[in-house]
Amino acid sequence: MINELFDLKGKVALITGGTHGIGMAIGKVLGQAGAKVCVNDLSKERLETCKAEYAKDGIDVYTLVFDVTKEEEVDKGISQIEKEVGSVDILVNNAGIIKRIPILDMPMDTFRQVIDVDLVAPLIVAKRVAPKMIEKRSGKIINMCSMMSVYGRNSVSAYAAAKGGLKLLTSNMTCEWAKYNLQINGIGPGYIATSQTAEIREGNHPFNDLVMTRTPAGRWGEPEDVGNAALFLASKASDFVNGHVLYVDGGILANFGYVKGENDL
Ligand code: NAP
Ligand code: GCO
Repeated sequence: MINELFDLKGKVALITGGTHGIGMAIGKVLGQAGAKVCVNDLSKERLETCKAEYAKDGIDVYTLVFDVTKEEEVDKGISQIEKEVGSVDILVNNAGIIKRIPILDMPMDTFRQVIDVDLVAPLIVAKRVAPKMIEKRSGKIINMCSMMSVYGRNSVSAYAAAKGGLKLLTSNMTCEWAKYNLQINGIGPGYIATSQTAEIREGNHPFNDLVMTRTPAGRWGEPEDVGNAALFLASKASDFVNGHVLYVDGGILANFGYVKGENDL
């Protein structure tokens, strides 16, 4: 039955950084599909606040504080989930940061910080949950990539390097873990209206014009657009999809661009 394909009842889902934005949209849709949703964040306050948001959708979210870049904190957090909720069936490596600084101006510590959060941390968390998924011969891992997994642009060198690496890390996790019936895929959002893009979207920022011109759909994506793609990759419907990055970008990667005018050349 078609509904059974997307039924996540009995599954435990962990969405890192799931207190708002894309992570919360994913948490909500997986919760609506029946999963027990766990989210972590750096801030206890944001975790407390997000509970009410999830509750509006009838989701009793399980929350815990840990920094995804700290192996000991990740180990402790996942052990707590395994003890109090159950072993993780669906991992969404969503937590991420961006720093928009030209290469020559970017301190190396800042570059390393972005790499740590956006590339190393997804590996830390996946390495912690994969052994039990392998034992169960079942698991879904979704790494939050980006269109910057394939494109560069001025000022986002660390972010693009991390997201490009995460695309290939997704391939390598697939090579090693697919034989145990784990499906490891990426999602590559285009330009999505969240706090991460607020500074280049709001206040008539010229970047908004670029996004509107380059995106054939003619709009910014919504977090829910990404959430819906995550439901597919978290469900039985994608059991033979592996090592793939699903771009949720309104067509921007398909479009070189055009000149606005009479004939839209
Ligand atoms: P966001 O609003 O900035 O949310 C990022 C989340 O990650 C926040 O909850 C943040 O927690 C958390 N986080 C950051 N560092 C962490 C750490 N060390 N440990 C635990 N949690 C941490 O961003 P978003 O737009 O929803 O993006 C979510 C993901 O999608 C990111 O990986 C981003 O790179 C990716 N993405 C976004 C877009 C877009 O256009 N928005 C496009 C492509 C890809 P705090 O709030 O406590 O800092
Ligand atoms: C930027 C944006 C992008 C988006 C996203 C695009 O400054 O270009 O923040 O990086 O966040 O990653 O896919």
